[in-house]
Amino acid sequence: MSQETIFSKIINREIPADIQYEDDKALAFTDVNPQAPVHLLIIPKKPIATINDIAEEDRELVGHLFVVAAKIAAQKGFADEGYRVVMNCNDDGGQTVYHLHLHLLAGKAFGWPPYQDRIKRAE
Ligand code: DGP
Repeated sequence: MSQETIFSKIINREIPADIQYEDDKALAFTDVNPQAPVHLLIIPKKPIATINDIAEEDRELVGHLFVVAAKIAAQKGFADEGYRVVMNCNDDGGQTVYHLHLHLLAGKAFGWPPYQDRIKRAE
C-alpha cells in the first residue's frame, strides 16, 4: 500500500523542508512540530505507508534508516550522549503521516514511557 503524502511532496521538493541529510535512498529533515531540541524525521524515498507494509525486499532499506540515524548522531555530536528513535504504526501507534519515518530525537534526557497514553476505551 502506498499513496501520495506530504512526505512525498518533500522528497519531490514540492513543499519546503529543513533537509539535514540526503542520499539516493533516504532523506532526513526537521520535524515541523519538534518534541526535543533535535527532532528529525528519517524517511525512505520509496513510499512505504506503515511498518505493516514493509516487504522482505525492504529489509536493507529499513536497516539503512538506522544507519542514517547513527550517521547523523555522529555528525551532530550527540551519539555518545544518546538519543531516541521512534517509529509509530497506525492510529494506536500515533502515526499521522502514512509514509514510513523514523523519528530521531536528541538534546535532552528522555523518560519512559515516552508519552502519556490516550484513553482508548472506558472500562
Ligand atoms: P507520526 O505521528 O509518527 O506520523 O509523525 C509525523 C510527524 O510528521 C509529526 O511529528 C509532524 C511531522 N510533520 C507533519 N507534516 C509535516 C510537514 O509538512 N513538514 C515537516 N517537516 N514535518 C511534518
